[in-house]
Amino acid sequence: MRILVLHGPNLNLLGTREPEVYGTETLAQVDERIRRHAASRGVEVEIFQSNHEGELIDRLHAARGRVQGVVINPGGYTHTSVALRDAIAAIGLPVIEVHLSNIHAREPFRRRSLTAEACVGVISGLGPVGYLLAIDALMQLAGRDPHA
Ligand code: CA2
Repeated sequence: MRILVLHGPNLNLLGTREPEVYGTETLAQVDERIRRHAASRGVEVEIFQSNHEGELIDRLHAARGRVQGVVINPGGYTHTSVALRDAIAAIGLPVIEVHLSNIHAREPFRRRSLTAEACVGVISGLGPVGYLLAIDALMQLAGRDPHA
């Protein structure tokens, strides 16, 4: 099984500011955890970060026929991007939205996710563990036991 992990805008700055909200790990450290977890599950993983909406959309389109599921943290685009939401809806793959912080416990504008409506589920507020849980959930949705 192959899974695409997409990180949206500003997540490349992880670990440099706002540790009380986003934790102290850098994106490279989070990615290392994702790779180790995926390897332990026998899952192949592709990871991509971009600050550009169109690049994230291009990656979603290119995922068709190549991966069996997508984990996405759309960053600030979560709350604004109809285009990203349409791309998620268009690709016909299970997509799980992950947020490091609990978007429901923050400013009111973060409580609304346009992208979540096109996703099979959302994990929010569990820090980097959310990405690992999302990988396990995609396995289960594909009929595979993550603990086998
Ligand atoms: O909690 C999340 O994962 C978010 O997707 C992160 C986004 C935010 O706009 C969403 O509302 C929730 C922001 C990512 C920015 O990350 C930074 C990390 C460190 C320093 C600066 C930005």
